Parts: sequence; structure tokens; C-alpha cells
Amino acid sequence: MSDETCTNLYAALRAGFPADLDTLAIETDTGLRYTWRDLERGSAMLANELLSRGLQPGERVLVQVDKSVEALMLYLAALRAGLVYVPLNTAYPDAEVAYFVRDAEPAAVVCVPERFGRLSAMAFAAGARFVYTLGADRRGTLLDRAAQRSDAQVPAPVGGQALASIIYTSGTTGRSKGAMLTHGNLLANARVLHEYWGWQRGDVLMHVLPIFHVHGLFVAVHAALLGGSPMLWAARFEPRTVLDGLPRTTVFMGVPTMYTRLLAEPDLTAARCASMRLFISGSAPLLIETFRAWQQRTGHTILERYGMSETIMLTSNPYRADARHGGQDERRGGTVGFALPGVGLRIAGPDDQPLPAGAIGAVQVRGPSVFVGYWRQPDKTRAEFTADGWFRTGDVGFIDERGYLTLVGRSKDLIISGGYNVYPAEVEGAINELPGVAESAVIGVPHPDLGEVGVALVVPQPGAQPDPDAILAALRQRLARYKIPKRCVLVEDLPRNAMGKVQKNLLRQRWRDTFVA
Ligand code: MLC
Repeated sequence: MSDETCTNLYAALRAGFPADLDTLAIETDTGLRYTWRDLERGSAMLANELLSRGLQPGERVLVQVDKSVEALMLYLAALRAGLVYVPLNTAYPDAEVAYFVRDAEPAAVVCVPERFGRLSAMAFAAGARFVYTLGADRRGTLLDRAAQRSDAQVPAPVGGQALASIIYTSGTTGRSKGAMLTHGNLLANARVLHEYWGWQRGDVLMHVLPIFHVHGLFVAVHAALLGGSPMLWAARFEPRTVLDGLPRTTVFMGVPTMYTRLLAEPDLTAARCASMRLFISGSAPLLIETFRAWQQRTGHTILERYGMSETIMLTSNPYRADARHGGQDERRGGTVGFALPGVGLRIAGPDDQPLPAGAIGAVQVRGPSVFVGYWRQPDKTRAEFTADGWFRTGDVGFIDERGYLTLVGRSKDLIISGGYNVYPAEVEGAINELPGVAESAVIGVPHPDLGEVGVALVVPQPGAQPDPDAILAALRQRLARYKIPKRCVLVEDLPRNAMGKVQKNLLRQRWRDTFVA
């Protein structure tokens, strides 16, 4: 994307706001109402606060706070100021945050008041100059200070190549990497999704996703802001909140777990979905059973799309018939649809050579939304791109003659649980450090609610008898809750192949029915 078409992502989003800034932009599940002018003024004040402290373009603002409209304004403020926004999952315990703080070297950190003591110590030790607090109740030093700043601010003139955000993703080696996304990456994707999903005046988005990941922060928020579409905003997903809001909504975005939990509610009916235009699912595979059950119950066909932190959105089932494909396309359950306009998509063999339609191989992509690399890890960046510049997604799949992509597996050892990525290597590393443990293997098994969850198989040291519950309790001190295996079992040994590698496929087979009949 050229610098001319992208000055500053905030400025581009702002251009989508409705002419009357005093209309509703966001209504929260606690009854707070924010206008577009509130978003504009609030983000200006926050940007002015950060700039008044001397933060320079390109410096990082690391943020671990509860979901709130003010947290969203902080993101917009970082964009306005040309700072790099680094959001962290609120589930990360101190031990994990310490790594991110050291790695990102933020100039400013924003955390919840309850964690200020511990986080400020680690932040200042890592060179941060300011540590603010922002609570779910809007209390804290950040808003106190920003309240004294001007509510006018001209977005910093940054080019499309300027970093807008770093999103941390774990990896198969256990160490998290920061995916660097630019203003140009984010804007290109926002514009494509806005067009492809047919955003129109009158749309209202139900926003129930967390705002520290690509799905909730970029895909959902950008589309709504760019379309000048109001949002119904819930701090966390509750089926009841969604059901109550549906009659006032036109677009919903969720992970498959949200769809299965909604289907468990007898109140989910076609009548309740009468104003709905579009249901979108992503971040984890949507089971065909869920896809069909949703169609039957609501009369709506869920649109499944595919992406990841490093690339934002890559493919989508069609919203309306896609002229490029003969105009006869439907949303096909079990597939993630077509390459989005501008996205290059190919299936490659082991030598990175493109394979023909129908052949199963590595999913590789390129295009304007593909990230510019991992933060300060040029070797890892190089390893994830082919010699001819395609990004290796780590997913395995095939493209049929009509262009639908179907994902059939992963080349990397990864569990997707309720839309969160969990890397077994990280969990195994933590288990193996515990007393009495010789080694471990963490595998993903099917789960009726979360799609897939981890099971830990632990080999004790000779003569030791570690308590599986104590192992899980110890992990909770070190890892985010969603990474904790849902079951831990002691085993005598782990099956290995001739090369000595643990045969996880055998383990997955053996433990497949742990949570499902
Ligand atoms: C919660 N738990 C999970 C979990 N969510 N465990 C595994 N995986 C998850 N996803 C844990 C809790 O810590 C708790 O453990 C226990 O499970 C029960 O929690 P719950 O109350 O039932 O969960 P809830 O808070 O309702 O959360 C479920 C959820 C949430 C589905 C609403 O996980 C969620 O918001 N997922 C969305 C994630 C997301 O936005 N991903 C986008 C990534 S971007 P304990 O031990 O405390 O009892 C991306 C790119 C793309 O992937 O393409 O979109």
C-alpha cells in the first residue's frame, strides 16, 4: 500500500464516522453510551497525554487491561500518536507478562490498578518511562491524566510502512514472537473486509470478543468504525447478552465456541435473528454440525473466514455471489472460502512448489495484509517465508477447482481451544520443570464446548509419584488459564518413532474420547 493511500490508520477509520458525530457509536452491556464524538475526543486526549510525555513515533505502548471502551480509545490514541500498540491477553500471569515487557521494551505500560505494583516494577526495570493504570470501572491514572489534555489532535502523518501494532503469538519452540503489523497492513485488510462483507449504513455490530487479539480488535472494530456502524459492546461473552441484543443487531462475529453455546439456548430462534444480516465465525474450525444446526435454527448461514495474527484475514466464504467465481457461490460449511481480493493463496509441496487444485499441501500466502516480520527476530521471520516471498501459515489444506480453501490439518504442533492458540511445547516446558517429572507430552483432543483442549501425559521420574492435580495447580501460577490442560494423566512412557520423536498422533488416537462419546 502506498503512503499516499495510507497516512494514518486512525485518520482512515475516522473518515468512515457518520457526519453527525453526536449519534450513538457504542452502547455497553452496562448501559453506557458513547457517541462518535466521544471516540474522537477521548482518543485525542489520550494521544495528547502520551505525546506530552515525550513518547516518540515507533515507541511501544504495552497494554494489559480489561475490555472497555476506554481501552479501545487507548488503541485509537496509539494509532493517532504514531505509537506501536502492544495488547496482551488479560489471562497472562506475571511470569508471562515479564517476558513480553522485556521483549517489547515499551516506553509506556498500561495495566489494571490491581497489578500496578508488580507490573510497574518489571516495566521500569525494562526501561519503561511511564506506567499508567486503567480499571474496568474506568478508574486509574491514565484517564485522570488524559482528562487534563486537549481534546483536539491531528493524527501523526505516518506512512503505510509504519508499525501500528505488535501482536504476540506463541510458537512451536515455546518462546512467543511479536508479529509486527503496519498501518498499511491493517488498513488494507479493513477496507477489503468492509467491501467483501457488504458493510452498509444501518449496520450494528454485536461485539463480544476480547480486544487483545486480531479477531476482536482489528477484524471487528475496524469494520465497524470504517462503516460508521454502531456497536453493542459486551465486556465478556454471555449467551444471554447476545440473545438480548440480537433484535437490535445486524452483524455478529464470534468463535465457534460462542456459536455452540448460543445453540444450547432455547431462546435462540429465527424470530430473534430477524434483523440479522450476517453471522461470521473464525479463529478456530467451525464444525459442520454447528454450521447446519445454526442454519436450521436461525435460517442464517454462518460465514466462515480464515486468518491469523501474522496476516490478519486471508480467505472468506462469500457474502454475496463472488463475480470472480462465476457468481454462483454459496457459503460452504467445512471450508474457509476464497482468497480475499489482493491475497495470493497457494498450496505448496515440501519444496515450496505450487501444487494443482485438489492436492493437499502447505497453505502459503502473500498480500498487503501480511505482516512485516517478527519483532527483533529476523531469523524466525526468514524461516517463515519461502525464497519467493510467500508466508508459511503452518496450516495444511487444499483448494478445489472453484477456489474454496479447506483446511485439513497443521504442520505445526498447535492446539486451538475456544479460539485461543495453545502451543504444546510451551506447556510441556513448564511441566517438565516441575519436581518428579521426567517428561511430558501435551496433545489436543476434541471437546464439545471448546472444540479442542489439551491433555497432559506425564512420565514421572523413577520412584516419583507426582500428583496430577498438583501439576495443574503449579501450571496455573505460570501460564494463562486457557493454556492449562483440562486433564493430566501419569503414564509409564511415551510412544516414540525410530528417530526418537514422540508419536503424538498415537497419543491423540488413544485419548481422543476423553471428553466426547
Ligand atoms: C476459557 N477457558 C478456556 C478458554 N476460555 N480454556 C481453554 N480455551 C479457552 N478458549 C478456561 C477458563 O479459564 C476456565 O478455567 C474454564 O476454561 C471455563 O471458562 P469459561 O467461563 O467457560 O470461559 P469463558 O470465560 O466463557 O470463555 C470462553 C470464550 C473465550 C469462548 C468466551 O475463550 C473467548 O473469548 N474466546 C475467544 C478467543 C479469541 O478472541 N480468539 C481470537 C484470536 S485471533 P478455570 O481453570 O479458571 O476454571 C485469531 C485470528 C483469527 O485467532 O483468525 O481470528
